[in-house]
Amino acid sequence: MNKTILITGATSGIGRASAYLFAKHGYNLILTGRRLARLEEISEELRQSHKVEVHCLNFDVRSFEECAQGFDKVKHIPIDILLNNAGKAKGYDPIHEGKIAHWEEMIDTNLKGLLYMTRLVSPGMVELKSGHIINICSTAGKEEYLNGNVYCATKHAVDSLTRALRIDLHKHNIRVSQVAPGHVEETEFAKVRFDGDESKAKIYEDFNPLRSQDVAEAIYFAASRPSHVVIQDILMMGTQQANSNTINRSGRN
Ligand code: NDP
Ligand code: 8X3
Repeated sequence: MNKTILITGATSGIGRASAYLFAKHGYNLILTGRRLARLEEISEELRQSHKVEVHCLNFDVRSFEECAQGFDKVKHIPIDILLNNAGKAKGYDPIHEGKIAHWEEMIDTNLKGLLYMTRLVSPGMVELKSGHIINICSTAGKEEYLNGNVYCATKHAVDSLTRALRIDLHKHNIRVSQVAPGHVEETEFAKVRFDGDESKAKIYEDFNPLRSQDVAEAIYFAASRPSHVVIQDILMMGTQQANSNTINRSGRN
């Protein structure tokens, strides 16, 4: 029987690339996001090209009620993998000029959304004594950078929660992994951070960052290890990036 992965934030970027890769490997998919038309378009394409089952759940992860109503539609399906991917940075301001709405959006999406989905999906995994939770962290969860303040704090919280979930869940035979990428293009991350300002969002032109596919492959690697192996943490960057604060921006290699 095909395995099933639930991917939050599957309408673009890393989540979308992961949906394509897991479908290629024969996984059935439960794809979530707020943009229903995109979810339906991706689902139809994957059903056709890979003959897998795809369910779309259209909700905002910031609301526990919406998460619960969405999850209710698929709760009869055993979920093998939960990919907690939905997330974002909003703004790039020093702390004394930060916008409260940006802070709330990041905390509610990156932290509470991950917690809500984990709370809903993990009991089924505990019952089956089987499952894998994979969180998308960031280099921002390992090291702070100028004007990254609240985004970095949410990703440090993800880093901490990944370890905490593993402590709570390993005795139930549930694996908990994390992938922590540096800059990733072929995503809407920068566009979202800068409220759609295309010129500010041009942050990848002078170096060669990761692509969303590179991250999807790391996620798939963690997911496809034998059941006695857990990949705890994958920290990955483009070759021209050494850490959050050190990037060779002398042009694309
Ligand atoms: P994208 O903006 O391309 O994708 C983000 C996804 O999250 C979208 O599918 C979006 O769907 C979903 N999402 C955002 N807000 C909500 C919400 N409130 N409710 C439900 N879904 C939501 O960015 P990335 O692919 O880059 O981001 C994926 C993850 O990777 C994030 O956690 C991000 O922090 C992390 N990351 C990104 C890096 C990068 O450089 N790009 C580097 C390191 C980590 P929709 O808008 O349809 O709801
Ligand atoms: C995304 C990478 O450096 O923009 O998490 O925070 S960074």
